Amino acid sequence: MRVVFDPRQLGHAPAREFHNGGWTPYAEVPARAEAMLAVLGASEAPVDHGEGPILAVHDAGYVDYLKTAPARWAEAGREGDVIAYTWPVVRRRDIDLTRIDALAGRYSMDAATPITANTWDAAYWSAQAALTALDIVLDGGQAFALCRPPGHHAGADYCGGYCHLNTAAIAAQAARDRDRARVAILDIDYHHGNGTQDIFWSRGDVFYASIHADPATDYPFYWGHADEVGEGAGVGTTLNLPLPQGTTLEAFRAAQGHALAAIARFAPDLLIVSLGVDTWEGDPISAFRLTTADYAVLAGNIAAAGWPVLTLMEGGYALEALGANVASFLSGL
Ligand code: Q9C
Ligand code: ZN
Repeated sequence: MRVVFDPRQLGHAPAREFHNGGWTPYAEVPARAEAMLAVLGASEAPVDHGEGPILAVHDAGYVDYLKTAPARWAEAGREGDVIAYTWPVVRRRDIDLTRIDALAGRYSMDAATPITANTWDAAYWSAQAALTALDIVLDGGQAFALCRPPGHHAGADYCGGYCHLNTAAIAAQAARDRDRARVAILDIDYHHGNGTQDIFWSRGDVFYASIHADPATDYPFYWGHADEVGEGAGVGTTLNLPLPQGTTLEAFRAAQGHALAAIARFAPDLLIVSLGVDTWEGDPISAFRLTTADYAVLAGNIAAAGWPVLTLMEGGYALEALGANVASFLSGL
């Protein structure tokens, strides 16, 4: 299993996030990547695929915002990381926005996803890690993209949930552009991948299946309900399997079996796994109860289907178990 990672991904290190009415230390820390690398061993640097594959998924105005927001913030006399406090929820329309706070609200979905001077660089190389791991898998190899910052909450034109560029979507679109006609994404992060769902909502060529905590109780609250199935050409290629807090392997594995059966009917040329290990029993911000050994079981069930599998990293915040949990999953493939 080749591991793809770039040290520039460590540069994104916001100080804090807004959570439950107050500031808390940022959970998506660079030490997460170091903890995984310490257990996984050698990694290789990504190949630079440029901005093309990123712009094939993300809005050019949003990409420009990610690059320029820290400088605009400083110009406005602000200190610290860029964060929004006003969002255009009602009758949003395309108007020229100049004030940084207006742009920050326009291009984000929450106050948990600050932008620092190194964020663009880190997110860029996180996406390049995904694209390089994709190359390896399409060439018949096995690869894990150690993506960090993660991606699945980011939509075409917004950041959120610690995510800036949607690495799974970028890899899926790149695979489509390399003539893989049908691509499936299985998202097993604790949280619903609202960004990935949103990006492929109306498309029948990319199947999105997600197993996650019920949005009635958990972030991102507004998306991930079982009745969200896609729209237009995408009806039936979105599958949401919400589970209650306290879920253990038995129910998770049953849900994954259901997702894999649906993906099998779709008959993908490639499966992308959005792997979050915030489903682990000791995760500090989540409430499922998977064990380290369970990840190998889940991966074994995925591998049994026989599709080429690209695994890329999403969430997981228990530094002491992150490496072991990811290693367990990869061992099962
Ligand atoms: N202080 C991913 O796992 N807010 N994102 C939760 C924690 C946001 C999780 C509050 C959670 C986002 C990739
Ligand atoms: Zn998560």
